[in-house]
Amino acid sequence: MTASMESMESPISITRRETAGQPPLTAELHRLYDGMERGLLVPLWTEIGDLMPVSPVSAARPHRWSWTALMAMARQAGRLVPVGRGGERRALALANPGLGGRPFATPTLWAAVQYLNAGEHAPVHRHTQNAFRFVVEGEGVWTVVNGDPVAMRRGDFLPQAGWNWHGHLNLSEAPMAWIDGLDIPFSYQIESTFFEYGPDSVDAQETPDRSRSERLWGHPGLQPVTQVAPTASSPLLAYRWEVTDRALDEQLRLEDEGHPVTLAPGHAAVRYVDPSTGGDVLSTVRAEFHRLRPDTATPARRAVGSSVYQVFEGTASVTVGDARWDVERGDLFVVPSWQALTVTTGEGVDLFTYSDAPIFERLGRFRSETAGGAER
Ligand code: GTQ
Ligand code: FE2
Repeated sequence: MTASMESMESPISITRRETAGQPPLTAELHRLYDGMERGLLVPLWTEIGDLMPVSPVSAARPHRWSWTALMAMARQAGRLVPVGRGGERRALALANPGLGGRPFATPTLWAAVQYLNAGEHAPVHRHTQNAFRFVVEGEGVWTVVNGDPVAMRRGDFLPQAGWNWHGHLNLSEAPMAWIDGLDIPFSYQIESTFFEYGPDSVDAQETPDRSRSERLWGHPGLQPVTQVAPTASSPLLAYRWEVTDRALDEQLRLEDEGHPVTLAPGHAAVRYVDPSTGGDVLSTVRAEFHRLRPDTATPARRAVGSSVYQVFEGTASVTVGDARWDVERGDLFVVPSWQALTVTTGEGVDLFTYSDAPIFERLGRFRSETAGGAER
């Protein structure tokens, strides 16, 4: 083992530069570094700037994906690629250009467009990764979670915590697409994933308007007394658009009536929470919906951890770090760790967003900063 290791090409390449804090590169020092590379050792002094920067430096880059372009490819995939066992899902993952070609939107978060033709089944499986669906357009698919069929329609947010059985079934006459958010990259990095196959087809004998989970949990401020123990992730499987829309609308109307209830002037926001705890819907994912009035600009805000945004309605001009885009309905963009985000509206915008904030909060590592203002 030792002998073969010594003759092997070392995977280590020590950065050899005579910059600040570095000794002169003498022949002797080169020999020491060569020895370290063969012995699988790396000196801290050549790496400290990269390992311990003064504030987070993300490998991920700000990036925007156009919904029109995504949907054109999803439709083509719908024609060319069957959905079934093995591949499991017809999902096109957003791959951040800074993350080495991996299907990772950010270092922790997955974002994908999933597409299901009329009559198709996405087979039942379960995995330890947390997931959710968000619907920007269409209806007709039921996602069946542990045997509970949940209808999916525009504006609905559908969390689905890890290790629950799930499959999707399109019972309409037309294809339907939606976005999936999961903690796949995080789970991959921490090498903690388990996966199991269930039945090849999805059983949806009933296709109710409201799932059993909504009938049990979907009553504001009311918890079933048989289930008052806090759950690990939200037991409510659908957060319906009508409710989200009303909550945002009421915040802005209260503001109009002189009550300072919004996040900032002209900026209403709600967080999807677990009705059993009031905490985040998923242990690794925070999800929110923001509504900005016309001609509103948010102050620059940066936070530890990354997030993904999808425009639900309207248009906006967005800056993330050094990037700037005009975004419209369905467009997705990512905000890397500690890069500042601003959103400026003309006609106003509705934004769905999710982040990995619960991970950092739980570990005591969360920080955020808002230009000229209080921490949020
Ligand atoms: O719908 O079950 O985009 O398991 C990635 C992994 C969707 C799903 C994805 C999944 C699913
Ligand atoms: Fe899944």
